[in-house]
Amino acid sequence: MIHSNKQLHSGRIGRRLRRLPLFALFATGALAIAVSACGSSSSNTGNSASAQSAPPTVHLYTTILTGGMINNSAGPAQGPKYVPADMTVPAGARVVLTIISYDDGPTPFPNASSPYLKVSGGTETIGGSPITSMSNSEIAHTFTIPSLGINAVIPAAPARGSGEYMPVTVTFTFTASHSGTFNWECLDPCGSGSDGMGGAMATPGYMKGTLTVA
Ligand SMILES: [Cu+2]
Repeated sequence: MIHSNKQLHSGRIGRRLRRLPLFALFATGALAIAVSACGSSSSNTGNSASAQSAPPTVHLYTTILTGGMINNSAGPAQGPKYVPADMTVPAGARVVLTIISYDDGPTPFPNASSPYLKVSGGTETIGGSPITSMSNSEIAHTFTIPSLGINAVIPAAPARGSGEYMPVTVTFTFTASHSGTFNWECLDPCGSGSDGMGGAMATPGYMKGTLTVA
């Protein structure tokens, strides 16, 4: 169970969410979306012939929970689990995806020079610091959309004691320039089985889901 949310994302929306019971937030799979006012008010498509209007910025939030933080009794797999796993953004938007991960266990790739240790298809910060690649000893998950060339890297959260949760905050910014529903997945072998590819890795809603651009 979660007894404290003091480490939750410290941004504006994080402060707002902090007033909510965190467990209720996870239980509902709530997804906070905010569209900034800097884009055109008349069009969200970003495909306007007008070169003056910047595309709208959309903020998406998802959280990686550990098996110990969720009730697995009714689910097909143990954690870790992205909550939510299915997200929707407007076509043409500049998307700022914030991933808050509580998973403190790294999972190296079998191939220590895996291409999925590199950030691609957008820009990333971890705790506010820009990053372009990660060491194989640090990585815990990826957020990868192969068909869009998108790869974000998520390190293990700081080590913690029993009952403590200290998340790491990853921000990945990209442009949703193609419409459609795209499958994302974690490619880091964080699941069960001898190869780490079972359980959560093989289960939609855990380490795979969809990004709909519409
Ligand atoms: Cu994973």
